Amino acid sequence: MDMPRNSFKRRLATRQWQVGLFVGMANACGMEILAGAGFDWLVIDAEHSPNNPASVLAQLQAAAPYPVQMLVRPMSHDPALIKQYLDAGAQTLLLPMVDDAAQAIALARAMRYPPEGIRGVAASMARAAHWNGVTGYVKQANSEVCLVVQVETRQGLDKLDGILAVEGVDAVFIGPADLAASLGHLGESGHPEVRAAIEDALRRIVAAGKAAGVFVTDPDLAARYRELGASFVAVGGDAMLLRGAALKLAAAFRDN
Ligand code: 3PY
Ligand code: MG
Repeated sequence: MDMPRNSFKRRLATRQWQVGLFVGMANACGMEILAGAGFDWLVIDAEHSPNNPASVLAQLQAAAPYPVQMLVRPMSHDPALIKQYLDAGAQTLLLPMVDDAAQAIALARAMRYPPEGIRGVAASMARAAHWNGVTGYVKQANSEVCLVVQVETRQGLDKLDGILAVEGVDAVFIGPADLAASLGHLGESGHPEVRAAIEDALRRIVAAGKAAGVFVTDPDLAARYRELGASFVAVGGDAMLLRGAALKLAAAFRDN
């Protein structure tokens, strides 16, 4: 079997527009519906959602037949957890709360086999290698992994230039909710100071030659961020979609 190619990473490199969705409901059937819905990428959230390596594995398997690129967001920077998600078959990881270059370097190393990194080797145990069925997996894995770091704190903004200089960082994704909280505007991602900080960060990411991404649910704002150079966006989440549709349907049939 040939090495699976990471087309999300390739499109990031050429700045093709990619639209994604957060998926946190930890359910393989829900994942399968979303995998066929037309998004370029989906990210399985294991930071805020009740996911673990076993539930992530089931969702990666559910999405596998569909032409959608899968990302995983681990709950921490723990290299052992990163290893499990890579072995389960995720090639692109979205790492939350990356605050400086040292953290970004450690993450890039956690994702790579030696000598570039410290990822442990067990291709016979790894779905990513089709359990030794992928010819030359261990030799090719480092070039297919993709590291997207989230900058979402004041410190991350302060240290952004250092983070951008890290070679193993493929892209930077801005998290408006955490950034708003860190800037003193908890629950106000649309606050002018937060908006200005996001726009400044996008400009700096693009100027440094890295791909820039952001969470944005408003199409007009997404268009503005695209103008500034953002090339990938997450435009919502599975629970948001379900709740919105459920409230609307119930309201349409109720008397009051
Ligand atoms: C945030 O907004 O903080 C996120 O992590 C996702 O966009
Ligand atoms: Mg966040």
